[in-house]
Amino acid sequence: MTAPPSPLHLYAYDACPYCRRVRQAFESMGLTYLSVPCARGAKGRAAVLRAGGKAQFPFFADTATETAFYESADIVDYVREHYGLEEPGRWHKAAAFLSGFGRSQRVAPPELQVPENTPVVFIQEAGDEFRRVRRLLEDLDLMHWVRTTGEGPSPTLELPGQTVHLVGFAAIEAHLTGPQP
Ligand SMILES: N[C@@H](CCC(=O)N[C@@H](CS)C(=O)NCC(=O)O)C(=O)O
Repeated sequence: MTAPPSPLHLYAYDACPYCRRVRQAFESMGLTYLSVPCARGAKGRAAVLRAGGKAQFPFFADTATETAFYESADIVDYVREHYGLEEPGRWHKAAAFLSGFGRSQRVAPPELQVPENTPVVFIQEAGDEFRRVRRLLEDLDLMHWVRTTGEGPSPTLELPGQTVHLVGFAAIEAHLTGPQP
């Protein structure tokens, strides 16, 4: 499998409840996105600070429209509107219109080099094993593509261009923290 390209970049960290809300919404829409870890000391934090002026998370960039902004509710509305499969109902449209009054300012996306060998992981929000993988990638400050659908009950990790397909936290941890070939 090749890395699924996606213009959606989410700058977030595991323990942040607003970040969780956005991840859950992306998952409910079955989206693939780039997750840029932003725990303390992470490179993504500095990138957000440079692009938007403050260290607040989640922060989101759409590289297709060259736009980026803060605020979990705005992110969910935007992605639903532009990438959600379901046709928004009348009430959702009204709510999106009203919430537009409080929209955060749009800025240019952070400068970000996404390495070709960026891992592709299947992780969902709910479940201890998924959370452990999310934390591991955060501890390693490793950006990764997140696939949210289409696999079984365990997290998986693939490396584009390599025949690596790891299933489960233990295998993923051993590979990412073990001796590199
Ligand atoms: N209204 C914002 C609130 C975001 C927020 O308060 N995020 C916290 C983390 S949960 C934050 O960025 N804290 C500063 C930090 O992590 O350095 C939203 O809905 O996105």
